[in-house]
Amino acid sequence: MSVEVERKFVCESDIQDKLKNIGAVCIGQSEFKDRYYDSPDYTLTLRDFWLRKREESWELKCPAFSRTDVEKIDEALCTKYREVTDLKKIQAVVKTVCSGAVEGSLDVSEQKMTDNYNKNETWLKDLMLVCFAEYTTQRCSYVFEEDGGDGKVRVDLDQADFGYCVGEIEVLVSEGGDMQSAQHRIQKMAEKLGLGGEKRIQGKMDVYLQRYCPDHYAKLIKAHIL
Ligand code: V4E
Repeated sequence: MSVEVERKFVCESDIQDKLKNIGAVCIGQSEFKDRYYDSPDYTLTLRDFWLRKREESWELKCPAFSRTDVEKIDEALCTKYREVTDLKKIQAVVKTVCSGAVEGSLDVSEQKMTDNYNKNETWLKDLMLVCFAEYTTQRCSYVFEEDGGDGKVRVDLDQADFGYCVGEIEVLVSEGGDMQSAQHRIQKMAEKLGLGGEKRIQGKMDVYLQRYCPDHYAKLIKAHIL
C-alpha cells in the first residue's frame, strides 16, 4: 500500500511554461468523473476517509497517521493519505469505520462479496452509502525526474467542471517510508516553480462542498478535517 504526500497550489496561467522550463515532461491529458460516497450523517468524511469511484475504479483515501519521526510532515503545507484500491479491502475498512454509527446495516460478509454484489453496488446500499459529490476533472500531468535518481515528482494541473482550477505536487511513498524526504522533495519542486506562500490552498472537494453542500462543509470545518 502506498501513501500519497501532496501539496496543492494556485495554478497561474504560465505554470505549463514553468514546468517545461525546469525539465518536467508532460505525460498526458485525461478527463475523469469522480463520485464520492458517504453515509447521510457523514460518518466517513468526518473521520477523514474519502471513498471515491473514478470512472469504474474504486479508491479509499485513509488518514495516514505518523508512527515514527520520519513519518511526520508539516500538515499546514502537505497532506498525506493512504490509498486503498482493492475493493474487498475498501469494503472491509469502510465497514469497520461505519460500524457503531450505522447500526444494523453492516451485513457485508465475505460470502456476499460476489462479482454480482459488487457490480450492482448492493454493498453501498447495505452500508447506507450515498453519493454526495460528483464532478468531472480535466487533468494535465507532468513528471519531473530529480537529480540523484530519488524518483519522480508528479505535478497535476486540474480543471473541475464547476469552474475551479488547482495544481498538485505529489510524491508516492511506500508505507513506512520517509515522509519527511517526500515533503522536502515537494518543497524543492515548489521552489523551482516559484510558488510562493505557506498558505493552505483549497482542493476541488473543499470548493465543491462549500458551494453546493454547505451543511456538510460546515461540519468538516468544525471537525478540522478541511
Ligand atoms: C477532500 C479530500 C480528499 C478527496 C480527494 O481530494 P484530492 O486529492 O484533492 O482529489 P484529486 O482529484 O486530486 O485526487 P487524486 O487524483 O490526487 O487521487 S482526500 C483528502 N481530502 C481532505 C483534504 C484536506 N484535508 N486538505 C487538503 C489540502 N486536501 C484535501
